[in-house]
Amino acid sequence: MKKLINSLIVLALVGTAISCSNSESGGKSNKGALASSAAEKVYVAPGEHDEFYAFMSGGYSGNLTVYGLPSGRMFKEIPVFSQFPTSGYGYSEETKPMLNTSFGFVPWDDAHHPDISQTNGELDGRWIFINGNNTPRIARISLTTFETEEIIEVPNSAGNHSSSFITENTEYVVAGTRFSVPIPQKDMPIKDYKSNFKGSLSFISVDPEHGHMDIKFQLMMPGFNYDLSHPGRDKSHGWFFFTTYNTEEANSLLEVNASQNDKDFIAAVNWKKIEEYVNNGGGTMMPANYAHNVYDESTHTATTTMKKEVLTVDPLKVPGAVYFLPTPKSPHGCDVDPSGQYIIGNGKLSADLTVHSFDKMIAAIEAEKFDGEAYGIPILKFEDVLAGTVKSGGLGPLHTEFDGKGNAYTTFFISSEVVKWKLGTWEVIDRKPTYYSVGHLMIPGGNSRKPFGKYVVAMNKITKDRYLPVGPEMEHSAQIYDISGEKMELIYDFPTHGEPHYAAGCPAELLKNNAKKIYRLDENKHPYAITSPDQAKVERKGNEVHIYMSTIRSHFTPDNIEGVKVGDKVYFHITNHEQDFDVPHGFSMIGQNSSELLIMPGQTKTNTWEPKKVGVWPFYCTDFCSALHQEMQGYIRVSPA
Ligand code: CUK
Ligand code: CUA
Repeated sequence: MKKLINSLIVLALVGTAISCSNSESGGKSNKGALASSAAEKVYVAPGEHDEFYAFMSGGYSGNLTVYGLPSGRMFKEIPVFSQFPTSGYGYSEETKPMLNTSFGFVPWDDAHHPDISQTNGELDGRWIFINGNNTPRIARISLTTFETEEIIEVPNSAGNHSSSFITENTEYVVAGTRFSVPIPQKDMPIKDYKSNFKGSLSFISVDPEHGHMDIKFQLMMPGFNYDLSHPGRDKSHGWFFFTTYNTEEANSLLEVNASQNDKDFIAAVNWKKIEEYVNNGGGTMMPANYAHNVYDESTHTATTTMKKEVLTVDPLKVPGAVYFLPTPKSPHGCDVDPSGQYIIGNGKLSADLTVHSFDKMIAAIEAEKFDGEAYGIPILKFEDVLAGTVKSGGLGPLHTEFDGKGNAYTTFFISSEVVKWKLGTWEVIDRKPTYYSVGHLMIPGGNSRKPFGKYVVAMNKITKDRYLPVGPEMEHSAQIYDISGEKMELIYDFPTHGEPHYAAGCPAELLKNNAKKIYRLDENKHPYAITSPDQAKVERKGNEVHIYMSTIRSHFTPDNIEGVKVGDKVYFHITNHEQDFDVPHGFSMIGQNSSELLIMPGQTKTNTWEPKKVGVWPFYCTDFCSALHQEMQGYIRVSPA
């Protein structure tokens, strides 16, 4: 086995070398290969709108970026797990609580997988969820305001990588632990990992009205690594599938000792059964510390609640809740087709794709045909659940999406390509190279019962020569293929931001009429909001100075502030009194140890300043708001303490 892996690694290196050398010449030759109609297919004339939204995870940027398809134009970067000076997110007093965790203020995370809320298995365009991998969290973003509204931390977890996929009525968003750890955490030798570390799979309920998240239960699993996940849909609704690796439970993955097992597992979890069990009082409450941060749109303010316990479930106490499906060669991607029948596990050290059958799985469970167990969890026989194998001819398969027309598209990292194949017959229909080494791919709605199979976007890990050189570090590249015909056609390339892992897309029609245009001033319940400039005032409370400030083209009220002393803490509570759509004002104070604020009409935002030096100090508007924008300024006089 070790030999095979070594040779795969060699192949991987060669594969990269091949794609790179292709690139030297291929960069040119692929230009000629593009049909001239490609330009027309991606051209969105000035003033026209794109047909689809694409939400791309920002990976280590912690953010979510919004693009148009097919133009590849970026419309917005939504800050989620990061401080973002552009809007003051994570700096303003109102949004700082969003980044609270049980580890303190953690203003960064590694965001991998966005997923749009669904009703009856179809995209409903209400919210988009995304995971934080590093300090396990899940965020919910409103698709009305395009702002982060909620972040929940996931305890008893480390590396929330299975996340944030959702069930077909958005009953649950899941989280899963990539790294198994001692649960509860304790001081113990690392070498005693095996049998002592545990994994957890969290089912986080989503309130159908407001979208608020709450950890319903955590399933305590054997100490494997849990990788990607996918909900069952349609016929398999009620189940959730998770790929695993390192089922050997090695504490060090050096020496590829973790891949001794020829097959790892896909864990099939019957969450409906567990839900019933916990609704009837099952499960054990366990102490756990985690933060739940909610942003209230009417007060424009976030608050943190520290939670103290979580309901855990031992899978052995719920017969029929969990089964293992053997899946070859360290599966990574886990994808379920729109009918819910096929569960695809892509062994990243393999050339073939393994497709399991949901019907066969149920039949084998009913016949109680098992092939042993792992920690008491029954293992099904590989042959009993296998629907088919795709002889792909590629290397390093990662992720699969569906076009809703009976076809699947799988990415191959090592051979750097997208392969189109047919569900049911498993035959390969087409393959196209990616530039270079693709990770995930995305078809709008490709994660739902109803995909919109017109374009696929490939998100590539290596950029090389695709764009003008900008030094050693380049943005990742994405590629759009037209998949409306039998053969895929590469039509466009564009750079992305951070490291997009997965993306979620939907028709523009679903969102564009619901996107909020303006926050209404008469609905602003911020405790420091003022309704008009004549209510502006300065209030002292001990050494705190609260300035209730107004902005309207093109002045601040008040704009000359005296009576502030060194050692005070000054709060600028700024309300934007514009009534026109899209007229933000900014605010920034010299020597400020936070960021500027960008305040939208109808909103109130606060930042703080602790003057260190005596003098008369200016502030100004940071957003070009009118012909007199440069006149939008003021002074604060700071006297000795
Ligand atoms: S992972 Cu990045 S390529 Cu987080 Cu979905 Cu597979
Ligand atoms: Cu307000 Cu510039």
